[in-house]
Amino acid sequence: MPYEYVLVEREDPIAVVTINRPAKLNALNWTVIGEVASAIEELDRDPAIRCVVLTGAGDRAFAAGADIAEMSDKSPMDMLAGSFDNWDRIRRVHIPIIAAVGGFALGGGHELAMHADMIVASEDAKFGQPEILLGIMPGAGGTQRLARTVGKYRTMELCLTGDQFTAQQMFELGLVNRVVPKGQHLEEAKQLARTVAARAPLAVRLIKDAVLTAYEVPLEDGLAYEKRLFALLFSTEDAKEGMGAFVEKRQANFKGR
Ligand code: CO8
Repeated sequence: MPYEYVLVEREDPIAVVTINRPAKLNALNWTVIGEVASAIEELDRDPAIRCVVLTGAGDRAFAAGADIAEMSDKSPMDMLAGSFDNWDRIRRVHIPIIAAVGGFALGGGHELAMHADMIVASEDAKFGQPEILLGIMPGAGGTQRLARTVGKYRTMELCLTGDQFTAQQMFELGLVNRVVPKGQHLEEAKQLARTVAARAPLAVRLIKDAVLTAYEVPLEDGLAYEKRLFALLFSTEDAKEGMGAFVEKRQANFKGR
Protein backbone atom coordinates (compact mmCIF):
# COMPACT_ATOMS: atom_id res chain seq x y z
CA MET A 1 0.00 0.00 0.00
CA PRO A 2 1.50 3.39 -0.91
CA TYR A 3 1.90 5.80 1.98
CA GLU A 4 1.88 9.58 1.85
CA TYR A 5 5.07 10.14 3.84
CA VAL A 6 6.75 6.73 4.07
CA LEU A 7 8.62 4.69 1.48
CA VAL A 8 9.12 0.95 1.85
CA GLU A 9 11.84 -0.75 -0.18
CA ARG A 10 12.21 -4.47 0.09
CA GLU A 11 15.58 -6.10 -0.41
CA ASP A 12 14.59 -9.49 0.99
CA PRO A 13 15.41 -10.54 3.65
CA ILE A 14 15.71 -6.91 4.78
CA ALA A 15 13.54 -3.87 4.13
CA VAL A 16 14.16 -0.14 4.41
CA VAL A 17 11.44 2.15 5.75
CA THR A 18 12.14 5.79 4.89
CA ILE A 19 10.39 8.79 6.43
CA ASN A 20 9.91 10.88 3.33
CA ARG A 21 9.23 14.47 4.28
CA PRO A 22 12.63 16.06 3.69
CA ALA A 23 11.36 19.62 3.11
CA LYS A 24 10.25 19.60 6.77
CA LEU A 25 13.34 17.69 7.96
CA ASN A 26 11.11 14.58 8.22
CA ALA A 27 9.10 16.13 11.07
CA LEU A 28 6.77 13.55 12.53
CA ASN A 29 3.18 14.63 12.10
CA TRP A 30 0.51 12.19 13.22
CA THR A 31 0.10 10.74 9.73
CA VAL A 32 3.85 10.07 9.49
CA ILE A 33 4.06 8.18 12.76
CA GLY A 34 0.92 6.18 11.92
CA GLU A 35 2.39 5.25 8.55
CA VAL A 36 5.75 4.27 10.07
CA ALA A 37 3.87 2.01 12.50
CA SER A 38 1.76 0.45 9.73
CA ALA A 39 4.76 -0.13 7.46
CA ILE A 40 6.82 -1.78 10.20
CA GLU A 41 3.89 -3.90 11.39
CA GLU A 42 3.30 -5.13 7.86
CA LEU A 43 6.97 -6.12 7.54
CA ASP A 44 6.81 -7.75 10.98
CA ARG A 45 4.06 -10.05 9.70
CA ASP A 46 6.04 -11.01 6.57
CA PRO A 47 8.19 -14.12 7.12
CA ALA A 48 10.43 -13.21 4.16
CA ILE A 49 11.61 -10.05 5.95
CA ARG A 50 13.90 -10.54 8.93
CA CYS A 51 15.24 -7.11 9.79
CA VAL A 52 14.05 -3.55 9.14
CA VAL A 53 16.16 -0.44 8.63
CA LEU A 54 14.42 2.82 9.53
CA THR A 55 15.83 6.04 8.09
CA GLY A 56 14.97 9.55 6.94
CA ALA A 57 14.94 10.92 3.39
CA GLY A 58 17.51 13.53 2.34
CA ASP A 59 20.83 14.23 3.94
CA ARG A 60 19.71 16.72 6.61
CA ALA A 61 17.65 14.70 9.06
CA PHE A 62 16.53 11.35 10.37
CA ALA A 63 13.64 13.33 11.88
CA ALA A 64 13.74 16.80 13.49
CA GLY A 65 11.03 15.91 15.98
CA ALA A 66 7.28 15.95 16.25
CA ASP A 67 5.65 18.43 13.88
CA ILE A 68 5.65 21.60 15.96
CA ALA A 69 3.20 23.39 13.66
CA GLU A 70 0.70 20.53 14.01
CA MET A 71 1.21 20.29 17.78
CA SER A 72 1.12 23.99 18.60
CA ASP A 73 -2.64 24.38 19.04
CA LYS A 74 -3.41 20.97 20.52
CA SER A 75 -5.14 20.52 23.88
CA PRO A 76 -3.94 18.04 26.53
CA MET A 77 -6.76 15.67 25.54
CA ASP A 78 -5.85 15.97 21.84
CA MET A 79 -2.31 14.93 22.73
CA LEU A 80 -3.43 12.01 24.88
CA ALA A 81 -5.86 10.78 22.24
CA GLY A 82 -3.44 11.52 19.42
CA SER A 83 -0.52 9.50 18.25
CA PHE A 84 0.70 7.65 21.35
CA ASP A 85 -0.96 4.43 20.18
CA ASN A 86 1.17 4.52 17.04
CA TRP A 87 4.39 4.84 19.04
CA ASP A 88 3.29 1.82 21.08
CA ARG A 89 2.63 -0.12 17.86
CA ILE A 90 6.27 0.45 16.85
CA ARG A 91 7.45 -0.56 20.32
CA ARG A 92 5.57 -3.85 20.15
CA VAL A 93 6.81 -5.34 16.86
CA HIS A 94 8.95 -8.47 17.06
CA ILE A 95 11.22 -7.85 14.10
CA PRO A 96 14.55 -6.13 14.86
CA ILE A 97 14.76 -2.50 13.76
CA ILE A 98 17.99 -0.66 12.99
CA ALA A 99 17.84 3.14 12.85
CA ALA A 100 20.13 4.70 10.23
CA VAL A 101 20.61 8.27 11.38
CA GLY A 102 22.04 11.07 9.24
CA GLY A 103 21.68 14.71 10.29
CA PHE A 104 19.19 15.65 12.99
CA ALA A 105 17.52 13.17 15.32
CA LEU A 106 15.79 15.59 17.66
CA GLY A 107 12.90 15.35 20.09
CA GLY A 108 10.43 12.79 18.75
CA GLY A 109 13.02 11.94 16.07
CA HIS A 110 15.51 10.99 18.76
CA GLU A 111 12.78 9.07 20.58
CA LEU A 112 11.87 7.25 17.37
CA ALA A 113 15.52 6.25 16.87
CA MET A 114 15.42 4.90 20.44
CA HIS A 115 12.44 2.71 19.47
CA ALA A 116 14.93 0.88 17.23
CA ASP A 117 17.10 -1.95 18.53
CA MET A 118 20.38 -0.62 17.19
CA ILE A 119 21.45 2.80 15.93
CA VAL A 120 23.96 3.47 13.17
CA ALA A 121 24.88 7.14 12.76
CA SER A 122 26.63 9.26 10.19
CA GLU A 123 29.43 11.30 11.74
CA ASP A 124 27.40 14.49 11.12
CA ALA A 125 24.36 13.20 13.04
CA LYS A 126 23.05 15.37 15.88
CA PHE A 127 20.98 13.97 18.73
CA GLY A 128 18.98 15.91 21.26
CA GLN A 129 15.81 16.49 23.21
CA PRO A 130 15.11 20.18 22.53
CA GLU A 131 11.52 20.14 23.83
CA ILE A 132 12.58 22.27 26.81
CA LEU A 133 13.28 25.08 24.34
CA LEU A 134 9.59 24.94 23.34
CA GLY A 135 8.33 24.93 26.92
CA ILE A 136 7.41 21.25 26.79
CA MET A 137 9.19 17.97 27.51
CA PRO A 138 9.89 14.61 25.82
CA GLY A 139 6.70 12.55 25.53
CA ALA A 140 7.54 9.45 23.50
CA GLY A 141 9.91 7.84 25.96
CA GLY A 142 12.86 10.26 25.86
CA THR A 143 13.32 10.71 29.60
CA GLN A 144 12.82 6.99 30.28
CA ARG A 145 14.82 5.34 27.48
CA LEU A 146 17.67 7.83 27.76
CA ALA A 147 17.91 7.39 31.54
CA ARG A 148 18.04 3.62 31.12
CA THR A 149 20.70 3.86 28.42
CA VAL A 150 22.99 6.79 29.15
CA GLY A 151 22.17 7.27 32.85
CA LYS A 152 20.63 10.03 34.92
CA TYR A 153 23.25 12.74 34.54
CA ARG A 154 23.58 12.83 30.75
CA THR A 155 19.80 12.47 30.42
CA MET A 156 19.32 15.48 32.65
CA GLU A 157 21.84 17.44 30.57
CA LEU A 158 20.19 16.52 27.26
CA CYS A 159 16.64 17.15 28.45
CA LEU A 160 17.24 20.20 30.67
CA THR A 161 19.51 22.11 28.27
CA GLY A 162 18.07 21.00 24.91
CA ASP A 163 21.65 20.93 23.61
CA GLN A 164 22.55 18.73 20.65
CA PHE A 165 25.09 15.93 21.10
CA THR A 166 27.25 14.59 18.28
CA ALA A 167 27.17 11.03 16.97
CA GLN A 168 30.56 10.43 18.56
CA GLN A 169 29.32 11.65 21.97
CA MET A 170 26.29 9.36 21.74
CA PHE A 171 28.53 6.48 20.70
CA GLU A 172 30.65 7.04 23.77
CA LEU A 173 27.48 7.10 25.90
CA GLY A 174 26.40 3.73 24.51
CA LEU A 175 23.34 4.88 22.58
CA VAL A 176 24.88 4.67 19.10
CA ASN A 177 26.29 1.33 17.92
CA ARG A 178 28.41 2.59 15.03
CA VAL A 179 29.55 5.97 13.73
CA VAL A 180 30.44 5.98 10.04
CA PRO A 181 31.75 8.60 7.60
CA LYS A 182 29.19 11.17 6.44
CA GLY A 183 26.48 9.66 4.26
CA GLN A 184 27.40 6.02 4.80
CA HIS A 185 24.92 5.35 7.61
CA LEU A 186 22.27 3.71 5.43
CA GLU A 187 24.67 1.32 3.74
CA GLU A 188 26.25 0.38 7.08
CA ALA A 189 22.81 -0.15 8.66
CA LYS A 190 21.77 -2.34 5.74
CA GLN A 191 24.92 -4.41 6.12
CA LEU A 192 24.21 -4.85 9.82
CA ALA A 193 20.59 -5.74 8.99
CA ARG A 194 21.76 -8.41 6.51
CA THR A 195 23.96 -9.91 9.22
CA VAL A 196 21.02 -10.11 11.65
CA ALA A 197 18.74 -11.40 8.87
CA ALA A 198 21.15 -14.29 8.24
CA ARG A 199 20.80 -15.49 11.84
CA ALA A 200 18.22 -18.03 13.03
CA PRO A 201 14.95 -16.05 12.78
CA LEU A 202 13.11 -17.51 15.78
CA ALA A 203 16.14 -16.99 18.01
CA VAL A 204 16.45 -13.41 16.74
CA ARG A 205 12.86 -12.65 17.73
CA LEU A 206 13.13 -14.24 21.16
CA ILE A 207 16.42 -12.42 21.84
CA LYS A 208 14.76 -9.08 21.04
CA ASP A 209 11.89 -10.04 23.35
CA ALA A 210 14.27 -11.06 26.15
CA VAL A 211 16.48 -7.97 25.92
CA LEU A 212 13.49 -5.60 25.94
CA THR A 213 12.08 -7.50 28.91
CA ALA A 214 15.24 -6.58 30.83
CA TYR A 215 13.93 -3.02 30.87
CA GLU A 216 10.56 -4.02 32.28
CA VAL A 217 11.09 -6.53 35.08
CA PRO A 218 13.37 -7.21 38.06
CA LEU A 219 16.48 -9.33 37.36
CA GLU A 220 15.05 -12.47 38.98
CA ASP A 221 11.97 -12.38 36.72
CA GLY A 222 14.07 -11.53 33.67
CA LEU A 223 16.37 -14.47 34.29
CA ALA A 224 13.40 -16.82 34.66
CA TYR A 225 11.85 -15.47 31.45
CA GLU A 226 15.15 -15.86 29.56
CA LYS A 227 15.48 -19.43 30.78
CA ARG A 228 12.02 -20.31 29.43
CA LEU A 229 12.67 -18.69 26.05
CA PHE A 230 16.04 -20.48 25.87
CA ALA A 231 14.39 -23.85 26.53
CA LEU A 232 11.62 -23.06 24.03
CA LEU A 233 14.15 -22.72 21.21
CA PHE A 234 15.10 -26.38 21.73
CA SER A 235 11.74 -27.20 20.12
CA THR A 236 12.82 -25.63 16.82
CA GLU A 237 14.34 -27.19 13.72
CA ASP A 238 16.78 -24.27 13.58
CA ALA A 239 18.28 -25.15 16.96
CA LYS A 240 18.90 -28.73 15.79
CA GLU A 241 20.25 -27.40 12.49
CA GLY A 242 22.53 -24.83 14.14
CA MET A 243 24.05 -27.15 16.71
CA GLY A 244 24.15 -30.05 14.21
CA ALA A 245 25.98 -27.91 11.67
CA PHE A 246 28.57 -26.94 14.28
CA VAL A 247 29.17 -30.57 15.21
CA GLU A 248 29.36 -31.58 11.52
CA LYS A 249 31.64 -28.61 10.75
CA ARG A 250 29.38 -27.12 8.07
CA GLN A 251 27.43 -23.89 7.50
CA ALA A 252 24.00 -23.84 9.14
CA ASN A 253 20.95 -23.35 6.95
CA PHE A 254 18.27 -21.69 9.09
CA LYS A 255 14.65 -21.81 7.96
CA GLY A 256 12.80 -20.02 10.72
CA ARG A 257 11.11 -23.21 11.90
N1 CO8 B 1 8.24 20.49 13.16
C1 CO8 B 1 7.75 21.12 12.07
N2 CO8 B 1 8.54 21.63 11.10
C2 CO8 B 1 9.87 21.52 11.25
C3 CO8 B 1 10.43 20.86 12.35
C4 CO8 B 1 9.55 20.34 13.34
N3 CO8 B 1 10.00 19.66 14.42
N4 CO8 B 1 11.78 20.91 12.23
C5 CO8 B 1 12.04 21.55 11.08
N5 CO8 B 1 10.89 21.92 10.48
C6 CO8 B 1 10.71 22.62 9.21
C7 CO8 B 1 10.99 24.11 9.35
O1 CO8 B 1 9.83 24.78 9.81
C8 CO8 B 1 11.33 24.46 7.91
O2 CO8 B 1 10.13 24.52 7.16
P1 CO8 B 1 9.92 25.76 6.10
O3 CO8 B 1 11.08 25.64 5.14
O4 CO8 B 1 8.60 25.46 5.47
O5 CO8 B 1 9.96 27.01 6.91
C9 CO8 B 1 12.09 23.24 7.42
O6 CO8 B 1 11.69 22.16 8.28
C10 CO8 B 1 13.60 23.40 7.51
O7 CO8 B 1 13.93 23.72 8.85
P2 CO8 B 1 14.78 25.02 9.24
O8 CO8 B 1 14.61 26.09 8.22
O9 CO8 B 1 14.45 25.38 10.64
O10 CO8 B 1 16.24 24.42 9.12
P3 CO8 B 1 17.55 24.92 9.92
O11 CO8 B 1 18.71 24.23 9.26
O12 CO8 B 1 17.59 26.39 10.02
O13 CO8 B 1 17.36 24.34 11.41
C11 CO8 B 1 16.81 22.69 13.06
C12 CO8 B 1 17.33 22.97 11.63
C13 CO8 B 1 17.82 23.22 14.09
C14 CO8 B 1 16.64 21.19 13.20
C15 CO8 B 1 15.47 23.45 13.24
O14 CO8 B 1 14.62 23.10 12.15
C16 CO8 B 1 14.75 23.08 14.50
O15 CO8 B 1 15.11 23.54 15.57
N6 CO8 B 1 13.68 22.25 14.40
C17 CO8 B 1 12.86 21.90 15.53
C18 CO8 B 1 13.56 20.86 16.39
C19 CO8 B 1 12.71 20.55 17.61
O16 CO8 B 1 12.43 21.39 18.43
N7 CO8 B 1 12.27 19.28 17.73
C20 CO8 B 1 11.46 18.83 18.84
C21 CO8 B 1 10.01 19.00 18.53
S1 CO8 B 1 8.95 18.64 19.90
C22 CO8 B 1 8.92 16.95 19.97
O17 CO8 B 1 9.52 16.28 19.18
C23 CO8 B 1 8.07 16.33 21.02
C24 CO8 B 1 7.94 14.83 20.83
C25 CO8 B 1 6.68 14.34 21.49
C26 CO8 B 1 6.37 12.91 21.06
C27 CO8 B 1 5.03 12.44 21.49
C28 CO8 B 1 3.94 12.88 20.51
C29 CO8 B 1 2.61 12.20 20.78
